[in-house]
Amino acid sequence: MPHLTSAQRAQYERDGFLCPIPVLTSGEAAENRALVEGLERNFEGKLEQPVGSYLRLASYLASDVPLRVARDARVLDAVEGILGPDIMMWSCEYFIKEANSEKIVSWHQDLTYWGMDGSDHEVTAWIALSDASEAAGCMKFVPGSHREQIVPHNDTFSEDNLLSRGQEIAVEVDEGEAVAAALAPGEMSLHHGRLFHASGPNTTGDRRIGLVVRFIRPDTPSSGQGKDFGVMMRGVDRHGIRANIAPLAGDFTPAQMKLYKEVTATQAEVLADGLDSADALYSGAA
Ligand SMILES: O=C(O)CCC(=O)C(=O)O
Repeated sequence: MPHLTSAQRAQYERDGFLCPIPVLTSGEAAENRALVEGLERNFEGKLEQPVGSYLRLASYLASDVPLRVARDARVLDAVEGILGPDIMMWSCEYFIKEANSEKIVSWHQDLTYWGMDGSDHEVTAWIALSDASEAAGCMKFVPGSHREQIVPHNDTFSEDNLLSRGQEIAVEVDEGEAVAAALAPGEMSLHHGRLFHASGPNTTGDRRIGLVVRFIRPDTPSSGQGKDFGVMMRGVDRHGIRANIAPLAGDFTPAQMKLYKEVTATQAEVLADGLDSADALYSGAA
């Protein structure tokens, strides 16, 4: 699929999400899953932190495995249909729910803590590397809720929550209005950062593995005052709002770990806005 059709673009504007969009073959999804699971097997216990925490946060700085998917032309073509030709990647992380796991994601709006000052020029691509059925705890969306402003959120820091602060929308969300975004391996959803979304537990016998790539336009404002980062994926950055970084090749090399630490420590200051310490982030991360 070269770019989105005008009907797809209109649907995204109306609903705040679009899915399923086929981007990888099931074989390619299985290949990338095998690479991710190889990282888990080969590096567990050999790094400063558990492998899962590197995969959950800025995985693209720790390994080039996620970039093989995030940079795929089929992914970027669809994203270009939303953002236009200049595309920067702001983050790239795996959301993994183990088989038969109680882990959930509470109702939230992504843009609440990203320090992007209300900008609309972002989109999240969620790419399934395993079956993301309703039973496996796929995402669910409230269509049209992206037209709301950011509503108040509470930080729960719940153990079972995969989100950085266990953040949860503090107003009533009508579950009856929610639509399940089930994805087969290799399919992708796109969602807007103000869309109300959540996901339930994984009741299946297989892991639910999603690669989540956050794309922005380079003109997206940052409250990080020169302390934010991005990776240009297509087009040109004419704004210089974020430092452009070039991810390094390899898996968990010393050079990668140095860059990883620098970038995540700086970004944590923005993501931890309002908290006493950035150490509290990702307490519930898988
Ligand atoms: O993977 C999930 O269940 C939720 C992911 C999510 O909230 C997001 O991609 O913004």
